[in-house]
Amino acid sequence: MGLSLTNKILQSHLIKGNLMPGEEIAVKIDRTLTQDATGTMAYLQFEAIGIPKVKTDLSVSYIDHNTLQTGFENADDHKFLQTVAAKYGILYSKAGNGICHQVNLERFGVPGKTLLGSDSHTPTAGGVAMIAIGAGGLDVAVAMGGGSFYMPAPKVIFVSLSGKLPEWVSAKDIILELLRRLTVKGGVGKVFEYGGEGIRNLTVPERAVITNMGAELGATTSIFPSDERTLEFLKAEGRADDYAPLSADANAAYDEVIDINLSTLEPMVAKPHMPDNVVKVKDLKDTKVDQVAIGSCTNSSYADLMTVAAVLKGKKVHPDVSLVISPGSKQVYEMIAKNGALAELISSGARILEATCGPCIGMGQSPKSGAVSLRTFNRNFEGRSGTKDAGIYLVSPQTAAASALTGTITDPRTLGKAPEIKMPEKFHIDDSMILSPSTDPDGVSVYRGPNIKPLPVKEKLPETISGKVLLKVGDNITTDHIMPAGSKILPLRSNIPAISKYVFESVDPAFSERALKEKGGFIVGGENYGQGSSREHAALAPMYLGVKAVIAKSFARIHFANLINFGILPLIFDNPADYDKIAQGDVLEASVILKELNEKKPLTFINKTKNEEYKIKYNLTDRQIKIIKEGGLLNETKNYA
Ligand code: MIC
Ligand code: SF4
Repeated sequence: MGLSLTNKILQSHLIKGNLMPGEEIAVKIDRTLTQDATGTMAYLQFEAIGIPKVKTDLSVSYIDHNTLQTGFENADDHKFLQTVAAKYGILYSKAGNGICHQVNLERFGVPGKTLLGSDSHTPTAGGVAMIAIGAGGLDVAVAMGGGSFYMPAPKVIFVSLSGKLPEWVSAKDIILELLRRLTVKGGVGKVFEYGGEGIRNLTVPERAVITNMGAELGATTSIFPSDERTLEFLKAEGRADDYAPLSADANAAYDEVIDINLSTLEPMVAKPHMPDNVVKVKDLKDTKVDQVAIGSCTNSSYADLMTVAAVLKGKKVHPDVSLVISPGSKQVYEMIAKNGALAELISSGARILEATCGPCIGMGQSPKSGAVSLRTFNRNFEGRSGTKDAGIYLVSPQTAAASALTGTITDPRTLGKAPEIKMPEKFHIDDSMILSPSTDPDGVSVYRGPNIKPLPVKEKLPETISGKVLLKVGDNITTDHIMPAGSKILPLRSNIPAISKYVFESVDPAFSERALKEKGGFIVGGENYGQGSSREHAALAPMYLGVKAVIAKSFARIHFANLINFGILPLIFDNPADYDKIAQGDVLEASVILKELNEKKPLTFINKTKNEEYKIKYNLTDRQIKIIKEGGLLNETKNYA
């Protein structure tokens, strides 16, 4: 049997292990990306590791999340990041140059390379046949220092696309259909590899919509082959030399096959508050809409915005709708400005924002109370927009534009003939907002504003751990629940004592105080605990509050790794019925934890409140157990630096 494209690339980067699904492998990382909200911590960690220059082929630091600058914090952090980049050999993409994943695709996507990014939507680059994986900042810091990236070898799922998308139906509808079928935990431990004759008609930016939102399936990553469409895109970006054809062997073996006939798809929408809560747009027709937001790393490409402009041309946004648009990059922005499309958008009544994440991460444009907000984004978790009781609906740019005109959720197919948007033969190329590192790194001193606080450290794991169950939560808890984002909290990303006050704020505002008062304790969770973003703050801040272990039914990939990196035990109920027996406030104790870990035995937890005993499993490799025993990866890495 031949190899899938995924396994070909992984094989050529394999440092340790075998490509047997579930077995831990170590992979060489060619390139890294960071963004400002996770980057400050990643670079503080990189500095702590103590290496003078990054060892990757290319590392880029983007400013795209924390750009509201309502106080000094974000601007200070940007300066920190700029000076760190100059000193340690990293490219620096200034605020305004665009969203990391869009700019990365345009300027740095190269087929066959590996990319590790401190952002969960790093797999966007799978649209140009990269193995691009999201991870916590500390894993990215280690990769910048030349260390391998450890992960379980994935199952590879072949998604066979046949047929052709009908008019008004878009790449977004393909991934929404997959989310409908597989749910937000359907991709855990898997890579989705796309193929079939249906991919021939999908451009690179369309493919990138699909790989981007593979993150919402919980997938390790998603990938398309490198073919004529890839060459066409790279040529238009002036990078034809980066092209290499890449595909799976004809007789490649896959762990599963999923068929989607594109010709049968319709416009889809994910209803509040989960990206897998997907129905047909026509089923929600006539629902009144308050806000429409177009942009984010999912749907902010040139073709997306040209489509929106074509739909809105000569028309006006409905009086009850606030339409906001954020282009994905300076490249896209400048092109639509030069060709007049931006004028059409402005004339229709759209409010135009910077080329940043913006409303996607609650950085402004929070909708009104109880609003219906249609967004072309990838996540609709409760409260993420900044308005707790708003309902966020995830749609394609076509559906968003149609609904902005009518004021109700509208199937774009009701608008008549769809506009035909052509990919430009040449994109506008101007990399002047990407700054090169200094030629005199010793002469650069790193700027540290007062918002940058030292990294908290954790002590080694003791023989006995005990404490109260500080919180018990249900299934699919997101990192937005654990460590919320938004314009108020995001500026505190480099100040762990300050940000830790907001842990679980939307679930239980008293959590942080209680955790500190009790000197830490445990969290009990359901299935897919920690899904969503890569933010390691969802582990780092609970660590600061003294959380010793999270006992859940199952975990999402990135959060699982982040918990280990910060010395918090991610434990799994051996008997899921034990989940029901434990209540918030119960006192738990594991008295011989080191001994049991050393002997690879299940852990014995005594519930002192209920006088019960539970056997608790863990799915940890020797390497991971060592990290936990040391109190986290940074302690462990420093031992060897
Ligand atoms: C997100 O979409 O939630 C973010 C903000 O981009 C995060 C990273 C972060 O929390 O800084 C992600 O997806 O990893
Ligand atoms: Fe930015 Fe939103 Fe994409 Fe996260 S999902 S990188 S916040 S645009």
